[in-house]
Amino acid sequence: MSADPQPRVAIVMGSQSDAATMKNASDILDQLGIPSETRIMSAHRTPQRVMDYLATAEERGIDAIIAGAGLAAHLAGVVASHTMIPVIGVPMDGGPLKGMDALLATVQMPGGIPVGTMAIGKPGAKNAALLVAAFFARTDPDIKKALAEFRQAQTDAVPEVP
Ligand code: RP5
Repeated sequence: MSADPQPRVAIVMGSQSDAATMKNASDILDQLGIPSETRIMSAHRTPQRVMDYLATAEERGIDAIIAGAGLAAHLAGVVASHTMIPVIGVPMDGGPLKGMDALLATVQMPGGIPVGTMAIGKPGAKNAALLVAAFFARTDPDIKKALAEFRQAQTDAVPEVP
């Protein structure tokens, strides 16, 4: 599903080293039948690539962007400042501060340019996709059904007795 020619969600990340964590987001979107595409772009190392990507994202049908970055994690905020597509930020858990730096860098946006910030690391990547799905489900019955089935399967997987 990730290679769909008309993705609705963009998953972007600052480094190849973020890919394993961010795959948790694309896996959830795949599971819910939401086409996505994934790109590496860095606010610091490849700033022009960020600009070039955002120049066409909206017209290509991207309705939500999930941005993962670590350390001085500026990617989500920079992306949000250059597009009106909603941006969800995922702070990566690497580095000596284990993601606290990325969490604060991602969440502490100045008023006027929002980034919806998720938890640090894997749960954040997973929840970013689920949050996108919840918004899409308001107007898409297929996604609503898939999300309901996901929730039910999750509930069914929790044993009552250890
Ligand atoms: C950030 O710096 C990336 O998002 C990554 O989480 C972190 C480290 O990047 P690498 O040095 O592993 O490429 O820009």
